[in-house]
Amino acid sequence: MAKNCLDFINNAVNNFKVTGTPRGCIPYGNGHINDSFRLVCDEADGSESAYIIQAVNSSIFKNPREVMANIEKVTEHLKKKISDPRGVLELIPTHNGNSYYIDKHGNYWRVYRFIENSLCIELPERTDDFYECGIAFGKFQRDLTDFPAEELYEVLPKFHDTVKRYNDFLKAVEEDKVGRAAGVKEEIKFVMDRADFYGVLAEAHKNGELPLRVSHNDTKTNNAMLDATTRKALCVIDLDTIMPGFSVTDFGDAIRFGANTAAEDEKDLSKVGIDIGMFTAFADGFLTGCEGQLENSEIMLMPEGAKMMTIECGMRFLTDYLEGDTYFKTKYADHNLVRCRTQLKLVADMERNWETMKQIVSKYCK
Ligand code: ADP
Ligand code: GN1
Ligand code: MG
Repeated sequence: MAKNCLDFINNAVNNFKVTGTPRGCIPYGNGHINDSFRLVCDEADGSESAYIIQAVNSSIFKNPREVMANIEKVTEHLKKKISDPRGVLELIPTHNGNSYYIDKHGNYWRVYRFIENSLCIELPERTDDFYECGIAFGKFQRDLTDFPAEELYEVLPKFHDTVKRYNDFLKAVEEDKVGRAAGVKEEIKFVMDRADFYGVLAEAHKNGELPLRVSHNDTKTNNAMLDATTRKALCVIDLDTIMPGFSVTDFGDAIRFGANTAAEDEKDLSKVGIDIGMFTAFADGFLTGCEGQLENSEIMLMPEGAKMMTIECGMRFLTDYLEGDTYFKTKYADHNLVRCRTQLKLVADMERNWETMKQIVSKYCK
């Protein structure tokens, strides 16, 4: 058990309105960013209650207060519309009424009620499950259509600004801090060859084809909760990156992760490709969940969103590899390079299936 978790448990009951006596706390989930733990408490009546405790990654989120303010506002807004207690992530406040607690080391901690009898899918194997993830993210988009996006802090400025990501990547190639550039020439060329593509969403926004909305910005399947029994959509979690953004990048990041025929860090590239059945299922779920809120121009840009999020993520992994693996958590030396290669392979496969993807989404235009 991590030492800071133990420290935290000792303080938890005093600081947060958790009920019962903490019995145990174990590291939980497969996130790349935050440290998450599942805390189980014994209640006086013999039952137990469970929570997710997270230490916000403050080296990435420089202003955790703003992250928490966004999450508070968005969950409050959703709570007014959703009556199912498992339908919205619930922050457990501190006794002072704050949504976070700062420990003596300066770590920001927060507590969510554990969503019982739920599952989140690491990599969907069934189109039905991926359809339900689409429902979860689509409804999230629908329920936030009337949320004033300008009230949200841009906690990670230019997070999905692919042109900026490309410039950061070029800088990392140029600086070659840890001497890895010579070994990844092919990958660098692949990213550079597509330089003309990176501005297309920003351009569509400028032309009025892509409205600014509230977006989740990290729509991996493991950020959507399904009911473990019915496998129906419950809610969306991991709300750190909620910011003003585009619907098509939320759609696209989900496709990048969930419609890949292999895991994000599969080493055998022959296994990597776009699964058109999965693409179709997610598009169906997402657009059903959105309930007609998206413009035709947005729907038609969904394939661009998918390709953009995939190439962007590929270049982010490559940039981190070139900078010495300082951003994403890695499990072995070239983990970021392996992840980069799967993304580039997936982009190439999307390009081969471009017309098919366009045809699939066109059926949903009004
Ligand atoms: P990260 O940013 O590191 O991905 P997440 O907020 O997504 O952090 O949490 C990591 C994992 O913890 C999730 O993928 C999920 O398995 C689990 N998790 C998070 N919040 C809850 C919750 N309220 N109830 C049940 N499981 C949760
Ligand atoms: C990170 O937090 P997690 O593991 O869901 C990253 C995403 C990347 C993803 C790649 C804040 O997401 O942007 O797409 O890894 N989150 C942040 O797996 O950078
Ligand atoms: Mg997550």
